[in-house]
Amino acid sequence: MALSELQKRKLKVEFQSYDLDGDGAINQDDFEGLAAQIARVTGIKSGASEYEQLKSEYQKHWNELKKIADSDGNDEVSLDEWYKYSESIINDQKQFDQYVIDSTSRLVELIDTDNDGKLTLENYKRFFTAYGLGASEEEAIFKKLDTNGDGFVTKEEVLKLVREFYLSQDENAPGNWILGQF
Ligand SMILES: [Ca+2]
Ligand SMILES: [Ca+2]
Ligand SMILES: [Ca+2]
Ligand SMILES: [Ca+2]
Repeated sequence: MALSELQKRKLKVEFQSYDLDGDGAINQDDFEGLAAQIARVTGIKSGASEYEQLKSEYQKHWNELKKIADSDGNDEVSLDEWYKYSESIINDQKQFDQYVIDSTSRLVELIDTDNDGKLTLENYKRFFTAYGLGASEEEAIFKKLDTNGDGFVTKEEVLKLVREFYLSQDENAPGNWILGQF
């Protein structure tokens, strides 16, 4: 199924979150920058073994994205290429699990620094800071994502929200907000 306008709006926000330097394309530099930003907000020191691991994970993520999404082979992923890539993984459960669910789970583990499987507003703010997302809105967004209002968003809830982000055709689905205004 082709992407709807709502899906394109959401996916554009995700594209922009990866395009860290805002030059309109995603490339290796953006991923290196994101790894450095995640390290900074989670207190991983440059030179530590966790830092090397983090860098290699983001490198691997970029290599996988490039392999599937960079269809003209210019070492960058344009917005059009991103839409095509997203459409193909949305329509392929196995790829969706591999590229979206696995990387989201890992990101939750990284920002959940006390490792209890629950994200707080503070954790969420760190993620927003690292990915250069809308700074002032986190509190309101977190409230939308914390659908049972207990002050936490668990990893399971994040994965449900991420599925909504990609798949939901409902303007009011809470998961639409996972990366902020769309
Ligand atoms: Ca870029
Ligand atoms: Ca390209
Ligand atoms: Ca936690
Ligand atoms: Ca909750």
